[in-house]
Amino acid sequence: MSAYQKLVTQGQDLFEQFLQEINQQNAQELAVKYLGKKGLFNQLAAQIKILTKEEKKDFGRELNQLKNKLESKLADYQKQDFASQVHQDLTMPGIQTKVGHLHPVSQAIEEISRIFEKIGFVRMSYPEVDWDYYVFAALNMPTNHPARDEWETFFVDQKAHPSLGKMVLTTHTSNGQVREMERVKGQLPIRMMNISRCYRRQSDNTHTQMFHQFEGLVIDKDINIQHLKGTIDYFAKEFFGPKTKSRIRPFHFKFTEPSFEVDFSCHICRGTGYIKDEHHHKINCRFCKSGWHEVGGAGMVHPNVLKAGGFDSNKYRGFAFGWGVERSYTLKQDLNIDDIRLFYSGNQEFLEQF
Ligand code: FA5
Repeated sequence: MSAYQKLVTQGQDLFEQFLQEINQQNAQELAVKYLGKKGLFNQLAAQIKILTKEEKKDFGRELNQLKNKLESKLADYQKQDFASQVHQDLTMPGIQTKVGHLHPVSQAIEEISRIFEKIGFVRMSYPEVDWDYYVFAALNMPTNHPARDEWETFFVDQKAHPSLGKMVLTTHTSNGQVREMERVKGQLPIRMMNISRCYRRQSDNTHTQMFHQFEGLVIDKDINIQHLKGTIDYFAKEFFGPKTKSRIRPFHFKFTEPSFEVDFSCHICRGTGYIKDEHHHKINCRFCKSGWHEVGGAGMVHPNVLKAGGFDSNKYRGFAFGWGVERSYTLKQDLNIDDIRLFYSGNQEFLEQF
């Protein structure tokens, strides 16, 4: 290939290269790169001196044509590039992408799990649609026992199991108690945390038809009420804050003996039941009315339940508790939620606060 042909080819290659870069680079930069004083076109033109007089003329014409084409393309691109730039205010804040977050109930479940993990509880998962046996019968509530009426149960329209009875939506997480005892097959200790959905035919500002409970079960030798109370106190301080107090009141559940209801002190009135108005007069705390909030039940595992799970009640003891996740969460400091149905209302404004 002659020197002339080589230079002509280089000129065409340069133009091709420009065409490839035109939509990717800024117009000003392209102008400097190709047409500037030390630009690629001038560099190529400088080589003209190696050509003969005749070739110089032809190559000069060739180069000029390419340069004109390039300039006209660049001018179009500059216009379009400028047009797009005038609408771009680079100092404007970018468009914020909406980032979601876990539902407050999921956040509460995560926090509760972590609190109990720290003291050796292991999170287990048991069915939320279960047989009557695990939900009631194994928990010392035989068929037709009146205590079952309290649970406002949803029954599943399914053929009953020959020995485990009807299929139900779990009314409480206590169905995990005997299931956990069966799982460990006599191996102790048990320190179970079962957090799951529960269902009852109830709906008002403190009840929803679907809600969550977290159930603790501890079984070992020499377990007593102090262990239960210590665990309740520990949870109160970790979840609600270091100044929270807890108390247990006698109650009755068929599956624990003795049984208790568990209350935590109100974070608004600090358990006193009253607050001061703007004139410093004592008025009743509107949030709790009594200084305390009930969150659930607890007790020492009933001997019949230990027996159903394959444990000798003369040798082993245990405690259990089952509390509402939503109920507990509403009592957290600074969250004065007075209607738990809001959690499931799908109301974005409410949910975005968490
Ligand atoms: C029970 O469900 C017992 N299984 C608790 C238990 C476990 C006792 C282990 C002893 C040993 P209770 O029905 O009180 O107990 O419910 C416990 C808590 O669940 C309630 O205090 C409340 O916080 C929550 N809860 C019950 N029903 C609903 C509902 N419909 N909506 C929201 N939370 C509820």
